[in-house]
Amino acid sequence: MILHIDMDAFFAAIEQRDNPKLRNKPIIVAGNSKRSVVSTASYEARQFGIHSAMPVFQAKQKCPQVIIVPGNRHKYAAESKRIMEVISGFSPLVEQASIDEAYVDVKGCEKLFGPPEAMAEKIRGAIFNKIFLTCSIGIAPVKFLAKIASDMDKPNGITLIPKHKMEAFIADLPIEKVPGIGKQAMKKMAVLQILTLGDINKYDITLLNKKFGKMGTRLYQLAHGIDENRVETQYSRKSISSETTLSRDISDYKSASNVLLALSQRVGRDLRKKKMICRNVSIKIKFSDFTQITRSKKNDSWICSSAAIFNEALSLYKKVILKKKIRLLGLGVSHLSDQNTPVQMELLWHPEGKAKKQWESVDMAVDSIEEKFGSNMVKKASLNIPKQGEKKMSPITCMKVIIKGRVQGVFFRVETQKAARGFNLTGYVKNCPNGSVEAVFQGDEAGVKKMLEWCHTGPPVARVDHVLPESTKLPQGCDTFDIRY
Ligand code: DCP
Ligand code: MG
Repeated sequence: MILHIDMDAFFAAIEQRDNPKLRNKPIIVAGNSKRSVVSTASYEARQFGIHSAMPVFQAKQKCPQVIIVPGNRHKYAAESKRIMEVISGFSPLVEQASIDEAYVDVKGCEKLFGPPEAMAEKIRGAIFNKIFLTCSIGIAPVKFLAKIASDMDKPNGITLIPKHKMEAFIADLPIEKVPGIGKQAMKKMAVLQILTLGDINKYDITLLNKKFGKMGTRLYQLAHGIDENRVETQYSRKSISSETTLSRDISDYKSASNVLLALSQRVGRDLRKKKMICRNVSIKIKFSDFTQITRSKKNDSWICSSAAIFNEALSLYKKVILKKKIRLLGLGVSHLSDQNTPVQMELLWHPEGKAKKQWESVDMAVDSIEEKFGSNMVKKASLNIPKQGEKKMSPITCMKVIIKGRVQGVFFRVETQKAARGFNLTGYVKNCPNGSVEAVFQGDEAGVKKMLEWCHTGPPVARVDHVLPESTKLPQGCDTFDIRY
């Protein structure tokens, strides 16, 4: 669960705390010129209809007795720092989102502070006791809902949207409450008769993308309860990168893409080793004259497979217009997050994730082979070009996989056997009593890898949900690829 903590009437509350004469009075923090606008209004002033960004003259019209207090940004920034320190005492997973708000991922805090509601109570109490200010807190399984929830019972309120109520909450959530929906988008919503976030589900993703551009996918995801944004701590802003100075300067696409592929595998492996996923991929190109450029892109979703990292890097590379030869290529990933952060809640199954997950488990298998046998055992087929005079390496690899899904039955086993023989592998395939299929195959690394990829899809009609690979030894007596009972 995620907490979103937002201070109440932040600047105004600090002024009221520091000056007893201002307490319980309508005050605004604002400049004194004719063109000044209200930066914030105390809750007493809000009762007169005054709000942030309203011109001061209008605020005075609404409430002639309103007290105007000049702002003091240094003081507010110092208070903000103190508040963040209080919050950080509860969890290391804190992301400051603005001067007066922060997200906290409560993962791993239950033992210390109890359920998320109890933790929210404790944080609210600690801020009040130490800083003498009130805040409001939203609790939800995903970030965007936690933010909406913190605004629902202001000031000094705590609002929980539990997982089982998410779907109903989304169905009724007025679309204008969704962060990022501006005036232009609202006009389109009206034409499409989208009044609530749930109404988004009336349309498919293709139409949403056509109407709203990139925001279309985000809306589709939010309407399904998916928010890929995670609590990004300072640690997650770190990056993992690797670079190669080439043995000769290059300018052809094939060589550059091969280098990027190798770098993706290296960076991807390090990322997975740290049990992290990433959102940002960047490339660095140093030219023959030692000038350099970097290109970077924030992804729509979280990735950790080498294939996905490579695709992003290559699309960045394709946009570069080369005028000089390349002497060094680098690749980095940043915006990291813990693989296990349970943020993405899927109310409905959604298809885009499948290919990604399949690649990720291929990578995990490759990583485990490399862990066992050394780091150059498995390479992408396109990297496997023997250098001149060097004989192509073809180490023997043996894997055991458990395949889950609609996979039992002689059809699946016969097709597995055909595929394995096609890749020149030996081993066996058999049904397990729990409904899954177990296969062990041995052969050269390229064949084993192709077989692993095959297992992720299986023959037509079969439905593969999950593939669990591990490296193993082939039992004696497997000279062909058998079906076992
Ligand atoms: N702020 C500003 N100009 C704006 C909006 C906000 O200078 N147009 C400043 C003043 C606020 C602070 O940022 O005190 C935090 O913004 P919030 O939107 O969280 O507003 P408040 O904390 O003032 O009120 P609320 O209780 O609604 O959160
Ligand atoms: Mg606030």
